[in-house]
Amino acid sequence: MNATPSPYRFEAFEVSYFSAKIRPALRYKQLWYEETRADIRDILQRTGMAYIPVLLTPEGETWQDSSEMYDRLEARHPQPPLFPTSPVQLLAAHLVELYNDEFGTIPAMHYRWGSELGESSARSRFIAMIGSEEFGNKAADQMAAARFAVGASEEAAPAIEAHTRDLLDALSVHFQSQPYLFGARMTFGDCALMGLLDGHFFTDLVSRRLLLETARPVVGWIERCKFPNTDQQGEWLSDDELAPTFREALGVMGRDAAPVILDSVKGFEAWADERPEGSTEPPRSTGWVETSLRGTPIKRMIQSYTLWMLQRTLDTYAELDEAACKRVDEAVAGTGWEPVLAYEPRHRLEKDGYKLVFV
Ligand SMILES: N[C@@H](CCC(=O)N[C@@H](CS)C(=O)NCC(=O)O)C(=O)O
Repeated sequence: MNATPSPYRFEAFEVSYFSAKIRPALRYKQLWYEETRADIRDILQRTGMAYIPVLLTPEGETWQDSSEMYDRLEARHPQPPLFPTSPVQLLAAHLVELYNDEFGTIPAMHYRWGSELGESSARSRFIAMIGSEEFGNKAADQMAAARFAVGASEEAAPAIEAHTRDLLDALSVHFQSQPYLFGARMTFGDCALMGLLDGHFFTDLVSRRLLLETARPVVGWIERCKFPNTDQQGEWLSDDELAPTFREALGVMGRDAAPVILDSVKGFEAWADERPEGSTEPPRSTGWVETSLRGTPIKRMIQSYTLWMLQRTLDTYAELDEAACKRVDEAVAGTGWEPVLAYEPRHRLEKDGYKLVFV
């Protein structure tokens, strides 16, 4: 147990994507924490925003943003480690996180809200969870509409389902021979992918059935991430290796997600080029971008946050020495992620408190 004078408080929801991204990290690190149902008014008061989850530290700090939670947890409780210590595995874990945060919401929202059974069962859960027909329906209406904002339209359904099939197949093959993405020990890459695979897929009726019927090794991995039995975990693969089966899965992610993520960032940068004089704080969304998934056009809302997430990966890449960069480039070649690593943003966003600001 990583001892603290009092517990962390994790304000979360069972049905929340980004809560599922953090929960495995808290358990893996053997932290003393209590999970409470998110109180949006409390979160708004603390952060000025209504994002879930937040993590309250024993010292009374409020942390918002799942990626920063990983960084801070790792800094405070370095053992057991969440971040791979070798460059290829570290970069690959970042790419998995980028995939989850900036693309995975498309299949997530499709399977939760994009069919009659998905919609009605998720709506029922929201009403039950909130304890009010009126407010549960309101929340469900809002989330069902948010499906279109991420790009999960009716027309895109076949492409989203084909992507999901390929991802689950590749991960199923991988988890038949490896317990986790990088070998016998978890990383923040595993935790991040739990956002999509546990927070939505394993929580929701339609996708849970898909997992149980067609991707049992992935269900096994979800169970391992949920109950990490940290003291029994082994090591990451030696010599900074990526298992060929993991590279396959990374390729399914990269080939489909990289163009969508880059189009979103380019949309944001085009807006930022023309932004009002003196504006320091970008709006959460700057309009719509047209992109495509497997040849199907999709429209999605541009989120300023996508640039910040991309920077997170690029900053790690930029810190590598030449030899390490070369090894990363070789490992990533053919996965579709190459244009992401080659991208040079014209604008930069940093956090000022909980807000994003231009620097
Ligand atoms: N970047 C945030 C995203 C958190 C987030 O979007 N959480 C969802 C719930 S899973 C939410 O609060 N959505 C409300 C909204 O988008 O306004 C993180 O990584 O923690």
